[in-house]
Amino acid sequence: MSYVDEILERVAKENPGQPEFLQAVTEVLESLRPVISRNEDLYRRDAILERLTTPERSILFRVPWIDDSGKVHVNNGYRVQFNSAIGPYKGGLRFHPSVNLGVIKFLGFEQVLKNSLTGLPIGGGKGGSDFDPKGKSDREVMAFCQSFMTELYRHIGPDTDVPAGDSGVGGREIGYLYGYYQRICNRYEGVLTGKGLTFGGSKARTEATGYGLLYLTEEMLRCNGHTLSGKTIAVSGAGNVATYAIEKAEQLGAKVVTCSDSTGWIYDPEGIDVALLKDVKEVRRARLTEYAKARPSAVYHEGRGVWTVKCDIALPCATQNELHLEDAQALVANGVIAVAEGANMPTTLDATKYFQDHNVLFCPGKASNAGGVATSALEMSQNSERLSWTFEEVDAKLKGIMVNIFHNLDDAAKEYGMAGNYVAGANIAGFLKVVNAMLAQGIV
Ligand code: NDP
Ligand code: 2IT
Repeated sequence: MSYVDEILERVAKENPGQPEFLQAVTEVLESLRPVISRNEDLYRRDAILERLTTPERSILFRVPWIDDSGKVHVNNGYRVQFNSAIGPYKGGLRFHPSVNLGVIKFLGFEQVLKNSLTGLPIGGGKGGSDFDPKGKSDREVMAFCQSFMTELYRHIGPDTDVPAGDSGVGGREIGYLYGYYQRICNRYEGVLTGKGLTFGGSKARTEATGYGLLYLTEEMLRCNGHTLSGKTIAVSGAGNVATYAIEKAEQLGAKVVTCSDSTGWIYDPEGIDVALLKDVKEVRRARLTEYAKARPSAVYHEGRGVWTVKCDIALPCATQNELHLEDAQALVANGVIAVAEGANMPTTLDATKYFQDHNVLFCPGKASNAGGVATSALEMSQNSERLSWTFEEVDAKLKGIMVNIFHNLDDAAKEYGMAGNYVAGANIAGFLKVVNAMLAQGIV
């Protein structure tokens, strides 16, 4: 049996009930076959794939907190420190009822390769909780964050593990988490990223994932003889990534006609009004029905449906496995030319294959959404030197990083005879750096 097949069997057996983790590992290892077969003996000797697919450390903890009526709740907390071969663990915290160990492990595994692709010295980790911030008061969210940090603080540090935001964890939550860390540790240091601008945050971090997605998409289009300007784009999601993807797409001359949340979606043929979207989602924390009420050109639909709209480019920015085979078929039938993932693993394996088989340019999230974590690493640099850079400086670095990532994956795919397969290119380029560091550091 090949080394890859052996590991896929082992991962399936050792991680029952973790379908997302198995899906992420399968996607990566399948596309790494040519690289692994070139070095099979060496990688087997050092158990590289067993180590790559096993987190260095998984921390599971209880998070008790009290709601506004005095009732006690208990949630599950997680931090999976996946791989520190190339730097301290780095990756977000997700607060969402769907969070479980398998979800955090899939995100942590993807993060290892993503962080490698940024070219910056950061290892991979991920954490979070099944706590649902929706409908909670600020005081309840603060109580939860403080309880979460009461355990998390002993596992993190600016040179050990640096968490940040992800779904359900934005500026408000990072503020509460940071304030409590500072209080109980008595240290003012860069232990979290995505902080507010008055206490060590980096300019452009809020915008970075969405902006970075568009910088990479623009470069991918340019290198394949297309332009972004003038294109019609379908975006899913209406959170941090989606909002700033829409903003940058419109700045670059494209028209974004959709966005969505977990209950429904908006079709706005005049182009999404970003200022209104921010007001509805960031200020009022309301549903998208409020957007439709305030915008005569917009239509609100219940349920799923973003991918039925005719568009040139699709940017899934909501959550994992939100774009299925039938969605890919509808997009291809409507003439889509490019798909770039803003979310982590939003496209199912069969939908990804369908795009690739139909010559749609397809960029996987670990490359196209790496701008967020890359800018987090820039925040760490600024915290270390106790300086803060201008928006323009950070944005220019972000753009350079995204363009560079695209060329790295393009080159890696070509080198292994898979030109245009950016999934393989991203996995190969991300993997090689991590593996070379692991080989050099011995059996740890
Ligand atoms: P947010 O919590 O800010 O927003 C998530 C958005 O997606 C919300 O509009 C949410 O709707 C919607 N959504 C969630 N689940 C579903 C669903 N099942 N169907 C339809 N819509 C859904 O998260 P982010 O924007 O930060 O993250 C989005 C994705 O991007 C995640 O996969 C995350 O891992 C990834 N990512 C985030 C980065 C960051 O810097 N924030 C960096 C790189 C990747 P509702 O409000 O109704 O729940
Ligand atoms: O998925 C991701 O890359 C993030 N949520 C951002 C992580 C970070 O450390 O900024």
